Amino acid sequence: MDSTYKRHLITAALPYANGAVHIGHLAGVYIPADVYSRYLRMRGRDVRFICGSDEHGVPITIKARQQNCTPQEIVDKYHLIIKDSFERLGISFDIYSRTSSQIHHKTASDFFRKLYEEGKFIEKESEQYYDEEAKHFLADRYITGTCPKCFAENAYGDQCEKCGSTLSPTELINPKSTLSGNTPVMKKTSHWYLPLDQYEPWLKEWILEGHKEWKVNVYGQCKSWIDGGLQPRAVSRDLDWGVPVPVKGAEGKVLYVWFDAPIGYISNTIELMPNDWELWWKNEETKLVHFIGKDNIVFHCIVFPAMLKAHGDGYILPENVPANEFLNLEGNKISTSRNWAVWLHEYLDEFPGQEDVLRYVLCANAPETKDNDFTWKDFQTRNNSELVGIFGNFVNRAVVLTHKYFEGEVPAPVKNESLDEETLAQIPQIKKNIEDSLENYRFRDALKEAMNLARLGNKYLTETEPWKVIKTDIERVASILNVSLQICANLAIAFEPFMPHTTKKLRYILNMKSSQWEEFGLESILHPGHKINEARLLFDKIEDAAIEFQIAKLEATKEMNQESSQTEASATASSEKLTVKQELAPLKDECTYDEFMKMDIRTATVLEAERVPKTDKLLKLTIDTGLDTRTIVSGIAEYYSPEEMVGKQICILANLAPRKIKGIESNGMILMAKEENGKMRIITPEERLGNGSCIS
Ligand code: B3M
Ligand code: ZN
Repeated sequence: MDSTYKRHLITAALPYANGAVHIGHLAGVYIPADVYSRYLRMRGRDVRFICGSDEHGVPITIKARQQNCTPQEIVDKYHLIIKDSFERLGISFDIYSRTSSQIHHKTASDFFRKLYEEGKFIEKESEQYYDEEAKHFLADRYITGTCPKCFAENAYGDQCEKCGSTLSPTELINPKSTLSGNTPVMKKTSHWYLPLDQYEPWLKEWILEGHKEWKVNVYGQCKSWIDGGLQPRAVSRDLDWGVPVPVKGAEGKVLYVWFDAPIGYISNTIELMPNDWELWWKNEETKLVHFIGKDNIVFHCIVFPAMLKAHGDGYILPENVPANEFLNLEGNKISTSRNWAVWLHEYLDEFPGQEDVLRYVLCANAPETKDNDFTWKDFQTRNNSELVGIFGNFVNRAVVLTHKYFEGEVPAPVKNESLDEETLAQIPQIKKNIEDSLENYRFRDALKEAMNLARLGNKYLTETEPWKVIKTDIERVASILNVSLQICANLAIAFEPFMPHTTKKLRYILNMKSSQWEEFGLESILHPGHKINEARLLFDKIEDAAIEFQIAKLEATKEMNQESSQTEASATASSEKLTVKQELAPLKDECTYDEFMKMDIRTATVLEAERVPKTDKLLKLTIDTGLDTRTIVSGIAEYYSPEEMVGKQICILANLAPRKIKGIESNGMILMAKEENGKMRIITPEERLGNGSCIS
């Protein structure tokens, strides 16, 4: 347990207030952050759990245009939906505020002004795309075009949603304004840039040397960004929605949303603790942990820390940033724009009283090291077989039998057997495993351990069969139910961070005043004679009909998406120069079985990835082949960015003779498939295998 820190400052990524929260956000960010915060509080740590709505940025202004209202009306609507649904799910923020607040505007503009006045920015004039009809510069989502990396249509000026590449507007092919549909012109404008390159040596030291313990996906992404060479980043935009740039002559310019949003963690803290906030943000005895999704790693590990460093007011830096990967839904990427999501507020309405089932399933399936998939079938199975069948069934039997045989009083353990001691003796180890997992941000493992406690109780009761023994030996039954009730009391403590609604019910049934972590593992929490309340079900079975309804909802969404993309496709097919379909490569000459068996094809995982300088097609990858760690140079830079490759499992020809490519020795070849449009895709096993698994 981190006793070196007096305070724990936990932040969760500020959700954009241009839509509701969905299960991908919860699994990626908010449930792990809440479990961690609740656990620390139970351990008596001084915790502040900070979050709020991220209310600036182009997606919000675009949504406002689409809905013919103001950005303020959009954020007012979604801020309330998000805040309310988090509360109902039991996400225990100490504050959930918003970046359109006065206090945030002041905090962010003061922050910018200090860096500006101390000359920490570079001011640069550049040519940017401009829509002459709409009289609007076209940053980020205001411009769209063909992705230069994967040739997908409708890529945005800041990102291609298809291949995930980070783009700038000038890279787009055939750019179009999303405001008027016109082809934009270039126009001079000036902006302020944070010279990230100047912080490269310090970031190398702080992250690459100082935080080797960060998760592989986080460390790897930071390394590939740093090794690829950091560039100055614009911190302002030509927009009318956002925090105005507090500099004379900067009318019509606002802070770039990714400059102001992380400062929202600070402004939310100021709002919460106007007098003590600096004790939390400017004192080394505070441990700062950012919970985010993998698409926010660079902003939280490189950009925001560089901003804090540049500010130079003694701000602390994050001790850890345990970013999760992405959660998919029924095998497809969750998409707000295509409504392919399970929205939290809808779930809470459609599954009343089952908040914790969602918390449990999303924690059990969290994409902690790789993207994972949510299916409604798995949701139903986990509820019915694990929560109802094991946890709920065990508690219910223990409580009902205590009322049946001992009038609801905890019986004294008058006739013990070795099984009793052996069973209770396992609890301290389970507690230690939970602590170790939670303190190392392994929430899936911690939940599994807590579930092992329920399995232990269920197994004990099934083996001891008090409902049979009662016929001949009530004293033995007294011991059996005493042990069972101690396990129930331990469950009320162990599951508190994960399922707070359930443990509240369980504490009521057991008539426990509170869940003290220190009591977890004690052999006697409920003393003989302690009166418990009547049994009530902790979990309800989820019927097929409820799942079929959810799947039907998704099917309907899929059909609507197919219809709309068909109309889009037919609309663009006539006007667009279709990428020429590649002729299928002719079959190669026959090869013998022996010739094929000479090839040693293996699975491997990408540990690091970086562009090969002065080339635009090559990536240099460091991979773990299970046999060794080696370098492969591959011509995939047009199709995959370095940060996309980190953490991916690939297939390689492992015994290809080494060869020098651009002066780098490349050992092996990555197996790729060429699509009809000429794009290359890596071949990856349908589920993660051990590195070095032979492919034949
Ligand atoms: N609003 C969330 C996202 O990128 C973004 C996080 C800001 S945290 C400072 O989806
Ligand atoms: Zn792309």
